[in-house]
Amino acid sequence: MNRVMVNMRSKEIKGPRINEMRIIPLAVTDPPLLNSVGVHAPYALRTVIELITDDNISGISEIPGNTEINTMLEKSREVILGADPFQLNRIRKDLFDRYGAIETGNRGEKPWDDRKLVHVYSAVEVACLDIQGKICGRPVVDLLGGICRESVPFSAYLFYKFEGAGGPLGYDIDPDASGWDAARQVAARNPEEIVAQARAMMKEFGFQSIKLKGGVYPPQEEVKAIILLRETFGPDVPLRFDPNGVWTVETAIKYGKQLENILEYLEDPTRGQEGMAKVGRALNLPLATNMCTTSFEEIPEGVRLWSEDIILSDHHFWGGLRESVSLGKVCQAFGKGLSMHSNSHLGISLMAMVHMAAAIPNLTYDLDTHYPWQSDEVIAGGRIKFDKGQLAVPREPGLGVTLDHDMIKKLHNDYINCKITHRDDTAEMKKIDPDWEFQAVRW
Ligand code: GKR
Ligand code: MG
Repeated sequence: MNRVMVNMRSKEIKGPRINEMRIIPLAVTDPPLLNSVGVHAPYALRTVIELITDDNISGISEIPGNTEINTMLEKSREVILGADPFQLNRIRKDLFDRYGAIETGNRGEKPWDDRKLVHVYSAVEVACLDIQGKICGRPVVDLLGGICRESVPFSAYLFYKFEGAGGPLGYDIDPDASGWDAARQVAARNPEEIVAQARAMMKEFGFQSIKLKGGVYPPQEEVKAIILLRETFGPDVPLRFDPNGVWTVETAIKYGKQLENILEYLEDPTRGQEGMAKVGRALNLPLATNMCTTSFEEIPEGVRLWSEDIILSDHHFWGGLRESVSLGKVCQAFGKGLSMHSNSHLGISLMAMVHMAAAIPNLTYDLDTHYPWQSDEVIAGGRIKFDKGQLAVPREPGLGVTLDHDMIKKLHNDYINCKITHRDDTAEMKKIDPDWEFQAVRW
């Protein structure tokens, strides 16, 4: 109560003010995972944001890092410093009013999002919710409307990959590793190796469903992997498959038909809302997207064309946790399902995803997460442990995680030393195969 006072003359509530904003770029060890665009670099970039109020309450968040997003974060200090962490609508408006005109990033053809402001606002929003929770003594999930489920289930996210662990080892193998740490270094280039990866990941984390990232090998090869997964794990383990839009409409229909009674959903088999709608009409199989309907502005067309049955939320791309809760409502209103997308990330984002998923009643699919592929961590207590593929929703005030400052320092040094400035999976692939080119539509 002593923190919030009403100034009777101005009727303005005098709440806390943000008086420090720390922007900390990090490099996180990442194995050579393959996708339609190329291969992951030995490090994935993340940026941690820490906001500190005038009464020394700290809020944290984490977003995909690159130098352009970091520059926009630096600029945004003009809006954030001095702001009330409870006035998120005002912060959002000020950010977009001030920098909307210089936003040059776009959603783009790649399976990740290059828009900057949406990331910046998401970073600020999550950190402010962490502060709000600490002030009110409530977990973030309660600030999003309250808990709909006590624990949140995730799926095993499988990747074709080269051999290697990532980090300073690059594509070498760490011979001292054991268990999942050893298994995640092993190459996966065919159906049998994908099944072995699934077994190892499910044994370690207890996941009950599987997603395979495709768009790497010819469709018939990847369909064989899905069929072998089904034969191995049976019909009680839901399967999803994501070729990241590199198939033509015809290819998507041809191979989609073979997967009709096998997949829980087929994610972005082809590019664009129109193409997805054509594929959807030809198949008796739900389609999902994190590539063709990726913002509120695209929803009307996504509904008119019915380009997808399920939208993959992601608070980094949809403008924060509260916007993602709104996305849940929109999906409910239009009869679309809601699932969760992921890129390489650490425990701060993982916890934000858990709070968000726990607050959305219709987020009924197991969440994607890249977390098993990372080995670094920057939160106190180290790597978060899954129990039967699930994470319990934290009940501590705020996000429920705090920073390990030694690890922050280490991963920041790795960022400085690795000299990677943005994600470029094509450039990484060209180091291995100079003739390799990204093709937005490949098969
Ligand atoms: O990390 O290689 C990857 C994925 O392809 C990622 O970039 C995608 O954004 O996981 C993502 C997806 O579902 O499209
Ligand atoms: Mg996807």
